Amino acid sequence: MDLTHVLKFYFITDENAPDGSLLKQVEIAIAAGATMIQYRHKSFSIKAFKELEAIRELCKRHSVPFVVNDNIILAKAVDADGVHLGQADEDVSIARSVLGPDAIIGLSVSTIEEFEKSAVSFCDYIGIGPVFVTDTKGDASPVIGLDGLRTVAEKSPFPVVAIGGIDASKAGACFSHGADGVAVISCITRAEDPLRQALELGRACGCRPRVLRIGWNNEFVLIEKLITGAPSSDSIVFGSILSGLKVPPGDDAALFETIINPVITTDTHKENTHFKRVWQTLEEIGQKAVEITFSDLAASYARPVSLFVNLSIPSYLCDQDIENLYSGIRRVLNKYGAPLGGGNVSSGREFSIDLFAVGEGHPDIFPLRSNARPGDGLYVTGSLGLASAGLQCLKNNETGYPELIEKFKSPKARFDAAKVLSEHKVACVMDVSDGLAGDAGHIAKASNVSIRFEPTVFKIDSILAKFCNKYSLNPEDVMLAGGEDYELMFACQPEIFEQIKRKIPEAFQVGACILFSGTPLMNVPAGVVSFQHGIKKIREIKI
Ligand code: TZP
Ligand code: MG
Repeated sequence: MDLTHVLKFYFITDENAPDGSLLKQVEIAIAAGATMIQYRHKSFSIKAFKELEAIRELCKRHSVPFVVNDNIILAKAVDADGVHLGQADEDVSIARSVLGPDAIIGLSVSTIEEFEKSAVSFCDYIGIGPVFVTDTKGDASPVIGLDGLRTVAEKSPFPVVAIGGIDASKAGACFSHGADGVAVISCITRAEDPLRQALELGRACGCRPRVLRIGWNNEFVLIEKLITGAPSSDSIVFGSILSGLKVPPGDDAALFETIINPVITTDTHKENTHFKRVWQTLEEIGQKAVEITFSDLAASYARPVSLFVNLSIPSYLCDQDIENLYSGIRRVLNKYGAPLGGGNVSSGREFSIDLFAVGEGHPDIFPLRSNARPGDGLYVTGSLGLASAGLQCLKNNETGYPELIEKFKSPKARFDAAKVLSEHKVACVMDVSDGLAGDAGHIAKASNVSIRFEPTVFKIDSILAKFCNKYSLNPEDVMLAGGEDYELMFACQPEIFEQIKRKIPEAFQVGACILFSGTPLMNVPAGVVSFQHGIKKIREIKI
C-alpha cells in the first residue's frame, strides 16, 4: 500500500486531555483535514472502549485510516486499519501475522542505528522522532533533529512521518528534510484554539478541511428513499416491452406480471473485498453492483425484469452516502427500465450490498457452461485485462491511465452482445468476472473438454499495452489473470464466430476447445493465477 499521501497530516490522540475528550480531538483533526489518526492511550482501560469505537467509526465515515498505538490485540478488537509500534513493543512481524497483509503497520525509530537494526521489512511506514524537543512523551529519546530526519528518510524504503514538537511553523522544514508527513499531538490538543491550530497545520500540509458528517439513523426513511425514483414505467429492453410488476414495492412482497422462463441471480458486494470507498464514489459503487449482477442475466440471455436490494449499513455511513448509493442503483435500473422489486436496510458492522435480480429468459435457449464441444473456438466479446490493470492503478496512485480505471469502476453488462450471440444460437456462454483463465476453467470442466489458449492471437488493447510496457508486464498474462471485465466468453463453431464478428467487431478468439487431454487448461503461462475477489489478492499483476 502506498502511504505517501496518507501520512501527510497524522494526528495522534493526547491521553492527558480530560476523560472522554479524545473523540472531540479527533473530530477537530478530521475537520481540519487530517489524513491519518492514531489512538494513543498508554493507560487504556476497557471503560474507554466505547470512545475508541466511536473514534474508529468517525475515521471510517471520513475514509481516514485509523491505527492503534502499541497494542496489537486492541487494534484487532476494534477493527482498526493497523497498529503503530515502538521499539519496546511486540515485533512488527507478529503484528503482520495477527492483523494480516492489508493492515497498516508503523514503527518508531529515534536513531539511524535503531532504523538499521529494526525489522522494517514487515512495516509500511516509519515514524522518526523526536525531531524537535517535546514535553508530550516523558520517555522520549534524545532529539534526532532535521538532519537526523533526513538521514533516516534517505535510507528508508518506506514513507516516513516526522514526530515530536511539530506545529504548523515547523511542518515545512520536516517536508523539506524528507518527511512524507508530520505527526502531532500537543500543537492541536493543548492549543488555546485547537481548531485554528489544526486548520493552520492542515494548510501547512496541503490538506483541505472537511465538513464533518453524521451517521445514518432511520431505516424507514432510507427504504422510502430507495423506493422513490426507482423506475416503474414500461421500457424497451433487449428487444421486448418490459412488463414489470403488478404490485410495486411497498407491500410485504412484490407481485410480478407473468414471466416466461424466470431467471434469478444474486450477488454480494462487500466493502474492502469488492470495493473501497477511497477509490469509488458511492454512486459508482451502486452502479457497478447492479451492472455486474445484471451481467449474469446477460450471460443467461435474460432481460432484466426487476431488482431487490438488501443493504447492511454500518454506522460510519451517513444518509448522504446511502442517497448517493441509491442514485447509482437507480441510474442503472432506469437505463434498463427494470423496476425495483423491493429492498431492506439493516445496520451491520460491515457495509455490504446484496442484490437479487429477476430476469426473463430467452424462450428457446438457456446457455450453459457445459455446452462447449471439441472443435469449438473459445471467444470473448471485448477487451480483457483492463479492469485489473485499472485496479492496480488505483492501488498505486497511478493516474496516467484513466481509461483503465474507468474500466474497473464502470463495467457494463453486455446485453447488446448477448442479443447477437442468442440470435446465432450460441449455446455456451458465461461472463468473465474472475479472469479468463479461471472462468475458462469452469467451461472446460463443465463441458469435459480441454481448452488450449492461443495468447498469440489475443487482441491487446492499446492502452493496456502501454501500461504493461511501463511496468514490464506481459499483456497476455494480464488478460488471462485479470478479472472484472464482464465481457462474455463463449464457445461456438468458427464459421458461426465469423458471422458474429461482423456484428461485434471487438470480439476475438482466445482459445480452442479440444477433446479432454487430462488437463482442463493448456498453454497457460507459468505464474498466471486467476483473479480472486479479494482486492489484495491479485499479486500476479502487481506493478
Ligand atoms: N514519539 C516521539 S515524540 C512523541 C511521540 C509519541 C510525542 C509527540 O507529541 P507532540 O506533542 O506533537 O510533540
Ligand atoms: Mg509504543
